[in-house]
Amino acid sequence: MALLDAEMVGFWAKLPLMRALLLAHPEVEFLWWMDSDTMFTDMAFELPWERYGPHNLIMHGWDEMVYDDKNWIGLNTGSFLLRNCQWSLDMLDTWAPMGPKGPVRIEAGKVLTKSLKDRPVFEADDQSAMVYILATQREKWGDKVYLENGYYLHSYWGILVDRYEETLENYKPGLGDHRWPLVTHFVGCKPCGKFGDYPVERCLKNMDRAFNFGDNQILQIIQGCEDFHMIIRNLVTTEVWIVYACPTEMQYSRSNLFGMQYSRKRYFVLEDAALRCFKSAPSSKGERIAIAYLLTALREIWIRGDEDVDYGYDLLKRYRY
Ligand SMILES: [Mn+2]
Repeated sequence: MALLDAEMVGFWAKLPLMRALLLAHPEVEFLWWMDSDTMFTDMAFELPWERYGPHNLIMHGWDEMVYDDKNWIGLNTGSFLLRNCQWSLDMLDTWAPMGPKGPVRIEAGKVLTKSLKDRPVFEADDQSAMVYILATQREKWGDKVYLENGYYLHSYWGILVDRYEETLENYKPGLGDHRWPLVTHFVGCKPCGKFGDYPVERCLKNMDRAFNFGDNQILQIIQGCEDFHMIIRNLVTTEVWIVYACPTEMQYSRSNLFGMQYSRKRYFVLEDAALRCFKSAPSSKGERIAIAYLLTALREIWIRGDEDVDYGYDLLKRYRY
């Protein structure tokens, strides 16, 4: 795989990537960084944008823990928002110098462990570097940084995943906090690496549970459509065997050049990890369901690409995806 910056590997790779994205997309106001070990688990939560007007960097964290205690877990850099502006480019430049792999990163790690509360001995990481910058240069950066703890922009998976059933029983999505977390972050799970802090089986099982917990919310939205049949999964089941028909809005007809009506009805199923489209209903009762939001997105592209179609109410708009 090509690297944007060969020295900025591991947890530092997000910096050159975000810099490139900010420059390539001036039309985008905010970038939302999500680590590969984070998952959205509240599909109805709306970010409180009104709070962030004067701020450029929004991370989950606590002012006292960062500015007073200099605690290395006073904030989290696994899921954060960065405004597309010069301030953010300057911040990335200030953030990056501890990142280059090798002696620089190792030496910087010693400085961070010495300066920050409770930090174990290891090479410099982006999160500690951010705490260090804020704690040592608060006047320069602090007023544009918002440390959010009113909801879970990031959350530690260990305290949440065993309670998903309880959550389902007692609450509804849209809360975003400990009752129904917006983001579940599998901190310390490294199923692909050698140095994970937790057993791989526990990590993988609960990643499945978190995925199903989030995905079920999408399935429930889609289920509101007429003629759309599906079964909502149990959280621990990774396989879903379902037969379903497309939402009625997908079934329409139009005239061809000779005035003949023909149907544009389509069925989508997920087979061997590929999304396939059929003109007639799949015969087997054991087709796997397409990931619902992929289906929704695809449908939107498909319908929008066809000028003759009056697509009626729009599921994507209705649910503000
Ligand atoms: Mn992470």
